[in-house]
Amino acid sequence: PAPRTVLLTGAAGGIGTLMRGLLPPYGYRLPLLDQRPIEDAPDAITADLSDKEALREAVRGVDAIVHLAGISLEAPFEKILRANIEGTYNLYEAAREAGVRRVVFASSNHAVGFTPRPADGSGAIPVDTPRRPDTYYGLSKGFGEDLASLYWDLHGIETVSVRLGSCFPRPTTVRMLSIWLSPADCARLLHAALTAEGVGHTVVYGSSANTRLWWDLTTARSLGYEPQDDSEPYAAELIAAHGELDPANPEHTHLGGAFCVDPPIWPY
Ligand code: 15L
Repeated sequence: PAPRTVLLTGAAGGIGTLMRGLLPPYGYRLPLLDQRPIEDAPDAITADLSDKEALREAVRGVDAIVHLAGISLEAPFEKILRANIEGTYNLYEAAREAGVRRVVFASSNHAVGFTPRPADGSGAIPVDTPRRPDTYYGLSKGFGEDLASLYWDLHGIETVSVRLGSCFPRPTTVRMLSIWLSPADCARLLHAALTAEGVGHTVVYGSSANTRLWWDLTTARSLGYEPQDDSEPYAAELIAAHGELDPANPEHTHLGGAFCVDPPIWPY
């Protein structure tokens, strides 16, 4: 049966906040978890991913988990280790103990961020491209994908690892024209990842159907995802403001963009 009660971790974050509005129309009940309290959601569980007891409580009775929690930018290794590596392990352990059968894991393009971006007109980056993390953050996303693979093979917990692009209400850089994921398409993709059958462990890229797409959406589409949006209407304005991508600028030559050169640092 399709999952109905879905734990949303990282519910106070950027994507979490958007999905709290956009997923319920698909029929989900969404218990929430975040380390930060959520003002308009008094029932949300406020706990961090090191709190194993809280995680056990949070996963009880849920059909699936959308795991967005953790550090979403670069940070010192010790912080990444605790939040993203140990934290994701703690969540999968709680899921295993509670018999949860499906996880959707928020991976990131930064797991493969040092992959050269395709030149105009060349082939798209496939999902099985070798890992080339651009940060400790990206490294932790590769760890999460491998943990998901292990828990499928060992314990039969299915995961779709979504290497998310830039999920914001609108693209704000020229790079984002290629990897933008509109919030509405993000909800479509998460719904597909929650309901597709027989996913085992599947890695997909997460973006809209952008004209300037850099990667291969075939695997995402094989889950039943049909993106409806394209960043192209924003292209003229962004290019007029920032210029075209410059092959001589290291920020513009790799999938991970600025993360490869001067990554934004997690402020908390
Ligand atoms: C990410 O993984 C970040 O969490 C997000 O804030 C964006 O910066 C995104 O990547 C991106 O590459 O644009």
